[in-house]
Amino acid sequence: NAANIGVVGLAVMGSNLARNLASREGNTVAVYNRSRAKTDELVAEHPEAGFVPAFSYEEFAASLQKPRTAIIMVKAGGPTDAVIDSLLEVFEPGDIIVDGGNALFTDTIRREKAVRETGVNFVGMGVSGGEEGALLGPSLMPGGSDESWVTLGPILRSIAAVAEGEPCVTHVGHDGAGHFVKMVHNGIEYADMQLIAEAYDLIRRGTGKSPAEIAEVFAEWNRGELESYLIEITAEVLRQVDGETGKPLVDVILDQAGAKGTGAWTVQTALSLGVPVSGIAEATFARSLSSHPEQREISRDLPGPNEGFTADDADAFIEQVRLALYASKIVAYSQGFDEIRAGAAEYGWNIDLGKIAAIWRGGCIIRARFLNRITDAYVETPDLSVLLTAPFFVDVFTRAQDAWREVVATSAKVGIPAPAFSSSLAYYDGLRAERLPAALIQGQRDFFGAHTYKRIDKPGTFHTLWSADRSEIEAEDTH
Ligand code: NBP
Repeated sequence: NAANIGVVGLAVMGSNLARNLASREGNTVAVYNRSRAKTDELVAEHPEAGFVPAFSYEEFAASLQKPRTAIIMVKAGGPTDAVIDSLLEVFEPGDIIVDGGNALFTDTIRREKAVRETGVNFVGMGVSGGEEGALLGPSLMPGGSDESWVTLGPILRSIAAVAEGEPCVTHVGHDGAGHFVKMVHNGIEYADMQLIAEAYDLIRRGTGKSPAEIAEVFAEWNRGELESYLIEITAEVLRQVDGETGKPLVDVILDQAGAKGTGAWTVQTALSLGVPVSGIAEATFARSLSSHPEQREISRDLPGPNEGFTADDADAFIEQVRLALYASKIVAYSQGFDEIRAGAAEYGWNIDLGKIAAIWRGGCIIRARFLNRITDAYVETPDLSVLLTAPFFVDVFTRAQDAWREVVATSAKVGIPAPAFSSSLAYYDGLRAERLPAALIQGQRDFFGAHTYKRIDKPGTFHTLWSADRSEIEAEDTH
């Protein structure tokens, strides 16, 4: 019983996480993989880690101290269920199974319930930061029971990224809360990436600067309020020259964005919760649009401005784009936190939103300086229902909104698609509007479906007798 923790699944994420665990004082790590080769390779390549290899689930269980703790890092879906079933055959009540894969949170809720019946604890944990994060310090979003957090907390704190002295891990909430938050994290990541891509495209087309020159713009932005991992790597990607052709790499990469599905999950979940995450949705759809070459091909000759444009003052335009990016980014995060708030209410999780922003400051893909401001906003007003109304963000909008409108108007006028910029602005103006045309929609719904409406001047629910004398009657509330 030499090991205090085990890892099942030794592909890139699992082996890096195992090495991270092994590098921390006091840990001895048992490792198991379905096919033996990966285990042999990991143990041979990293003798310094002192791994305890296992070649069956029985051996794996036998090598772990009680209560046994195992982190699963296998392909999400069926493989995760298969591993859980195998572990349950050899684990005992009180032991802890952690799923660190990218599981859909509803699967995690289902698994937690089923595993709990056996007396074993099940923790679904979001892991962000990719391969490098897993090795050097990820941002960790564990759900699961309070009981398992007692054992897991110190271990996870020791391997997580550190931001401003704080480990980037917190017990997010029960059962699927961790995977839910990880899902929304990925959705926000989609939006942030799309916004950056739109900014790049506008600057490139409006100023004629080369990718290498635009890399300098992003590097400069990264020294200011937009400082973030994604802005930093954008500069790196834009600077890269293709070894084969000598062209900027970004010009030889096929312009069809892939996706593994977490953006779509975020949007699907938001739709069922009734939360308008329009920035995340636009970003997800923009990837879909890019990935239909046949549709793009037959659409190329649609009428529209083709002459391009040149900004009168390149530096001023770049500054406008920077402000538009910042404002749209705040919208995307605000929408994401709205989804977490709604998910917590729906599934009964007690999630500290400020703490979520804090654990995203290190290790993960969306780490950014301004996350501190989100934490501050929730510390000040824990039940803040619209994040972007926090005073700090209102100050940003005060500075940025003219430029934001200018950039969206320009993109529409000259025919450059900026779906995330423009939908974020439309959301912002939707929230600001004193009256929305939703009143007309209620009228239409009442007309064709007798769906009823409420009035601004008196309580009750009403229906107009559209196909009779068009008088109004009090009606049952049918929404
Ligand atoms: P993969 O997602 O590529 O999964 C490969 C691993 O799953 C191998 O160890 C494989 O074993 C194992 N596996 C499969 Br496939 N079917 C199995 C089964 N029926 N029983 C047991 N093991 C099985 O690995 P990864 O890229 O390291 O990712 C691991 C998890 O971490 C995934 O859920 C992923 O979504 C998540 N994640 C990935 C990242 C990232 O940046 N890559 C970031 C955050 C989270 P074998 O060697 O025997 O085939």
